[in-house]
Amino acid sequence: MSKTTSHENRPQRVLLSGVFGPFGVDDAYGRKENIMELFHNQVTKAQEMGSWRFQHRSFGLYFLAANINADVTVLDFPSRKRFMRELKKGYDVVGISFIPPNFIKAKEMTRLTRLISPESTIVLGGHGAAIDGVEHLIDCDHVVKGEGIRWLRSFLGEDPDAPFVHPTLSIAERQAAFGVPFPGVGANLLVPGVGCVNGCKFCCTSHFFGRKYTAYLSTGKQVFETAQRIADERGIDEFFIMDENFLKDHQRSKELLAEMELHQRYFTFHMFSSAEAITAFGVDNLVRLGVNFVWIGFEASSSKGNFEKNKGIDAKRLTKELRDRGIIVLASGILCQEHHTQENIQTDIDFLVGLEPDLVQFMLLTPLPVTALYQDHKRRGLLREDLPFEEWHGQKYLTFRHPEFPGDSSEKWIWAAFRKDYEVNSSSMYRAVETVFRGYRSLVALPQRDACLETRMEQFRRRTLEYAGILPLVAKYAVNEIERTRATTLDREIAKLFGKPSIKERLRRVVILALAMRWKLRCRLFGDGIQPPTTVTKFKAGEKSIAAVSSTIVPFPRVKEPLETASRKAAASSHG
Ligand code: B12
Ligand code: SF4
Repeated sequence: MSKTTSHENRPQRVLLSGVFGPFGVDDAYGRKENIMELFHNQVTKAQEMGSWRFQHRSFGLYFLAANINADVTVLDFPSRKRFMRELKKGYDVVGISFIPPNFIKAKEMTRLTRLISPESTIVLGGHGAAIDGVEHLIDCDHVVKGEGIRWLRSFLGEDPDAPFVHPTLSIAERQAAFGVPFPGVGANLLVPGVGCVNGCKFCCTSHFFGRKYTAYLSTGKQVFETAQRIADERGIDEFFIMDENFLKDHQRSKELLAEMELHQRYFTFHMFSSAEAITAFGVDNLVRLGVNFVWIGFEASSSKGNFEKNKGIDAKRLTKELRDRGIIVLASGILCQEHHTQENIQTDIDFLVGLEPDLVQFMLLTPLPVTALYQDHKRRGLLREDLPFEEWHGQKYLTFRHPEFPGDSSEKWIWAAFRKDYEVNSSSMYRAVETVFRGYRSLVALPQRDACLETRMEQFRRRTLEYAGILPLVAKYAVNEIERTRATTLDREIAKLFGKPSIKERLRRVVILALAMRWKLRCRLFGDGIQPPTTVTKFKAGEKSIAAVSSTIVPFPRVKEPLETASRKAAASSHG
């Protein structure tokens, strides 16, 4: 089934690349605030040594590569030089994935491609493709606005409806806090689909995919079978579901739970879901499903700054209920909204902190291209067209004119908010251990448990013991006396229930301490910056590539929008 092309009777050679590094430094192409780490960037950034550190691959590239029949090289986190070296190999197609803050990098990469490999067709994709008129701002041949697999397949003359292949990948690499690696090899990545139907006005992932959900895995059975395959290959039953609002499709989640119960294979999941979807699915079901972590957009306290998805939701009660049941909660909030003033913004910060979640994300309101908010701000002349795209990362300047927050005053609020959360609620590491322990106790207290809940209880027990080893470190590097006391007390309570740490565990704690001291020294001498290493992955046409061997094949879902529209969109936005 090797694909041959009109040119030279050989498979197409495709290079798919992320933008070049270094990342998170002030240079001609980027800013120091725009680091390549999710939590250290916008969740635990103020938590010093205890900040959660890890990196993600550019997943979209691997999904594209695994789903086309061509000789594909995926180049992740290259340097500019490394990208140039790759171009010299001569590719038919060079695909670049980027988001708006990396606009200038994408532009430079297309310039280099024209220079070094003028025969290559340049395709741009990812959220940067949504930038107004990007096809006129960057020299390229095609811009893919939205879902990419079907587009790329049809562009290469393949069947866009061919079965979907889910590659096997880890959700994150080099996971650590206090310089201590997290136990295990890292959860598996699962992407059941892209987009969300809710269409909150600021949300680019909803708008980019046309305010609809494109499911790659549309039934619970497909999700289960895909998960089973990946779990067997990687030897780990834990998953991060990279789906904007996984629980929104209750039916699929219920089917997934039923499949797990049928096969007695109890995976655990981390996921994003909106409060209404969680409430509708029910917290009991979340526990049974094995949800360990949930990221919820609570956004703001008042109806002025909130959205339909939070209507009628008691955020504080929901957060407590989830944590009581052992589910780690990340509460996300938006600062410098239009109704915010220097006087009232603290109310929303206090609201988020007062929820007492395990983790908090604070982001600045950012009208991202393609969103309803962007269109609205554009119409009202509020967009800051003077601000280069490198600054569009949501952690420093506002990208629209807000009379209450001129200059970099927004950044000061962000830092103050993160700091307050840390001082009031202690480190997220402490909170996460506490939540998992709470989950264990809630299941132990039940008068009876079926096989599913027995398994969940055992999972909580193991995780509590695994995580508890970090508590002495939390106490040592505590932000204040409150945290020191909390961590020591929790460690004692856990020991009371499960017995004093064994000799092996005590040895582990000594190693943990040594690792933390090494990390502290490293930070003092060289700073705490971490650059992701360049990764090259090859996918061979006609052969079962690593990803194809380790992937699940399900029929590709047909989307309502006819493919011609998607192609036409791309053609319309192409100037090549
Ligand atoms: C993982 C991730 C990261 C990783 C980056 C990993 C990496 N190697 O780049 C980390 C955590 C480091 C990160 C950081 C940031 N991120 Co981020 N990130 C995501 C996240 C959660 C998942 C992306 C993903 O894998 N999706 C699943 C895949 C399958 O979908 P996809 O990438 O969209 O790909 C599909 C299409 O877009 C298309 N496609 C993509 N690329 C290409 C290329 C070609 C050639 C073609 C044809 C098609 C195509 O085809 C794919 C299949 O349909 C998204 C949110 C989301 N749910 O998508 C945010 C998101 C992409 N990130 C975002 C932002 C803002 C950032 C930060 C600026 C955050 C910050 N505040 O500082 C930083 C920037 C870091 C940097 N220096 O570049 C925004 C981008 C919005 C925007 N328009 O600007 C998003 C959408 C989140 C959000 N809702 O705000 N991020
Ligand atoms: S519910 Fe979440 S993912 Fe869905 S549109 Fe709103 S913000 Fe976006």
